[in-house]
Amino acid sequence: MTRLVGHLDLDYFYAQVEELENPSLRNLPVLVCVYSGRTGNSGVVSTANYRARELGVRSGIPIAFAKKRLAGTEAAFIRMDREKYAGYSERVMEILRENVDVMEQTGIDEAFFDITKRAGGSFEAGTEMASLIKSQVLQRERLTCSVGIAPTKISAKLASDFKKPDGLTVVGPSELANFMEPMPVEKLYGIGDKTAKALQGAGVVTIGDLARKDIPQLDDLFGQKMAVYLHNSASGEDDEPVQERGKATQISRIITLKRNSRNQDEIMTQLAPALDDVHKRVAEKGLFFRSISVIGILSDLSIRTRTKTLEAPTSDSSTLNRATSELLGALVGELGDLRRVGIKVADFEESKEQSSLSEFLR
Ligand code: DGT
Ligand code: CA
Ligand code: CA
Repeated sequence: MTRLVGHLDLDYFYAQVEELENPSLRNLPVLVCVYSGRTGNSGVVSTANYRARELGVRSGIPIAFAKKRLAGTEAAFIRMDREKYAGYSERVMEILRENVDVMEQTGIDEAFFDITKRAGGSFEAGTEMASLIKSQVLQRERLTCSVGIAPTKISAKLASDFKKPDGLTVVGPSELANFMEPMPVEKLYGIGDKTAKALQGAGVVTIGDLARKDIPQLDDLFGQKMAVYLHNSASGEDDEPVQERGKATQISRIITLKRNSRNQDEIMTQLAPALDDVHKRVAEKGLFFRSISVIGILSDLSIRTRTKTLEAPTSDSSTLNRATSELLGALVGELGDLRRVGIKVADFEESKEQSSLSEFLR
């Protein structure tokens, strides 16, 4: 059966939240900014409302540059408040969850969803369901979003982006090829600047151009795996299911020591990049861990683990380093020379504000 896959993306999300909380901003260019704090103007624009975009301001440009662009125009520069947006995000995702078979959140303001079952495979019924989702988001959270409904994830994402803001674009199976063909190839999910440049070099400008290249031609340029992906996605072949993303239950890293060792300092030095990586991943996901384990692997490949449970959850790197060093000391004291060493943090508690943000930062 043809699937009905949807993609929802909130319009100019952070700026829209600021507008709805302060309606006097509505007629102004609104810029949500991440101030880095070095000087008053240092930092970047996180997002801008459509009025500001018409004046040439967009995500990622320096604040100072935006100020220059808008010199002489009244505009609102607002400090980004992620926790606030994460609250709206969570409530919107909840509305979506109530109305679909499965959903897969892929960012703070966007998610894929599948409504094949609910719509009984009918794009007409699917269109009504999508309108209902949009109107519920508007009524309950006062936010507009753009939604695409199509037979695959790749095409659903193209569809949600097709008409913005407040769009609803439905692409049925018979319209799929005509819909995709004229689009610029860089709109295809997973095509970065580099790939897009290389494709343009090969005369590929639109998704249709790409669909007309065969795999051996693309293989020469990108290698086989990418060639197959490019060919299939441009041809509308994409059977990636919409899948609820599981929450991480542990984060770990294992390293192989340069030589077998029982010297705690020597091992800690080699572990430092792995510890740093674990800490970074914890911080990115907005997690707090309660347990820290050190895993020792001996030259006969037998494995021993020592775990420490903390009194309170933390995301603190010095706590992680201290506990790792302690556990490692105990482990080498007991076992002797180690060949590989792992660290693991688990028993996560998520901070309330950050559960959606974690998705965004993944
Ligand atoms: P849209 O979807 O085109 O109407 O506009 P946005 O602002 O919703 O853009 P989107 O969906 O790409 O990003 C969602 C939010 O993520 C956006 O409101 C702010 C944040 N964001 C996007 N790009 C950047 C960026 O380059 N830097 C920073 N700091 N934040 C960003
Ligand atoms: Ca958006
Ligand atoms: Ca988005």
